[in-house]
Amino acid sequence: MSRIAAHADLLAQLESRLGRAGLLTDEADLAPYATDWRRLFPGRPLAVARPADTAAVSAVLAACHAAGVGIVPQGGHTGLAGGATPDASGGQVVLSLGRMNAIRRVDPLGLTLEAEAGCILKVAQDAAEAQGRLLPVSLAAEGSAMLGGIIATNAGGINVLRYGMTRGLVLGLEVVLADGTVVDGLRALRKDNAGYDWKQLFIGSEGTLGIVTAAILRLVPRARHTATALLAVPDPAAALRLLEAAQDELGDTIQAFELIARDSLALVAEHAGLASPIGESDWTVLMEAGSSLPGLREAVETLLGEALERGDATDGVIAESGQQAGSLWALREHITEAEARAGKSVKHDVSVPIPAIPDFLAAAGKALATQAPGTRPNIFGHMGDGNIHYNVLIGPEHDPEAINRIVHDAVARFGGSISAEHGIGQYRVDELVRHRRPAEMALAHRIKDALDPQGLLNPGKVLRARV
Ligand code: 2HG
Ligand code: ZN
Repeated sequence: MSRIAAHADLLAQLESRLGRAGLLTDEADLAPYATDWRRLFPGRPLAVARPADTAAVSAVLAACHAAGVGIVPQGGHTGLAGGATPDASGGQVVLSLGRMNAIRRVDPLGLTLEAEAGCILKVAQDAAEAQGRLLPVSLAAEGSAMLGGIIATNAGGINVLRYGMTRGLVLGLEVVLADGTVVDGLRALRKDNAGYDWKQLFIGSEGTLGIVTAAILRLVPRARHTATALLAVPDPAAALRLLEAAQDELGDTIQAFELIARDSLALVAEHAGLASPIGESDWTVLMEAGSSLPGLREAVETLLGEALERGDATDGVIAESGQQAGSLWALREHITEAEARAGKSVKHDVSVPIPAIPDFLAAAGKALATQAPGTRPNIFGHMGDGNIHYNVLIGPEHDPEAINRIVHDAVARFGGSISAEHGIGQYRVDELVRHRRPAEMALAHRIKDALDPQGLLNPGKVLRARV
């Protein structure tokens, strides 16, 4: 059968299984699924399948498997690495999980939430909050990002310091394998050592090993008191001393510790019209602690007072209300959008050991200034996790791949990683090969071959596509 006839045959099968509402094939309907929100990774889907339940996902995968057609899973369209868009061949089916958005159960005593992959993160957070509990994954894109994508990318965000990455919050998982087999591991257990913990293979594998259809997530008690502070600090080393003091004084009540460079706040002021309430400085820290015990605010005040005395902070403010805390967070959360408005930028989502952050920042800054003059770094990130978004604004004269290599080579000198939380997608596929050891890459290919021997699941993401 010709490729065209085979595709027509597959589409007819999919339409009869999914119905008209479950399969999009018109050019205009496909457009929103064809590229990422920054329009950096455009592609062309053969069709978009929109299954309403796990059985339908299984049927789509089985049909594509039989036809040898690639599948590209897509959630809330908030990724930054091109992990959810098809290639330009017009031969891949996008699998949109958006219709599978039910929250099946919130258990406030067992501290769990069960939901389908297309459930928006904010909706799941709100459902947990309605029962007095917290779903601790939190990130700027939470109003659009879907749980399936959060799990498939092992998303990080602002609360990793206290609660860890998504990986540590997934108790149970349901996935569909490349051939359509449904594997139901939806167990609400804190402790489960019965055999391989196979769900970990799928978490963070970016849809290249199987499709996440539902999950049981771990919730935590909600802190009754929250203290959010914005501090001006002279340099990254002072910010690190502040982090150490916060860990000594506040223990594990500290849940977020973000570092923001002067230029990032300038972008937010220019493009989002938001101004910082404290005095200007080269670096700013946004930190948050939470506890149900009394005395948190006083402890944060003491910490701040001592930091000011030592000279590790030059100015600071503690939010007086939830609303004020929201405006402090707005400064941080608007950086990505402001950067997009400022022009072309090259993203880096790197991590280094926490004590190495100041030296890494100095080394990367020096390397860029000498090897790519005229570039403007936009540096911010999750300092408490060693994760810095060392983004670089560039002009037409700059080569994005060269900028990538300059920053990543600095990361490698400090034993870091080229992706801390955004994933590899299609954006970092070649850089992954450059930075991971050959034996690690060979192991990754053995896992891929075992679970997806035809290479049909999210082809060309994480690992190079087979030719
Ligand atoms: C954040 O920390 C996100 O706000 C996005 O991970 C980072 O825009 C970026 O590069
Ligand atoms: Zn981030």
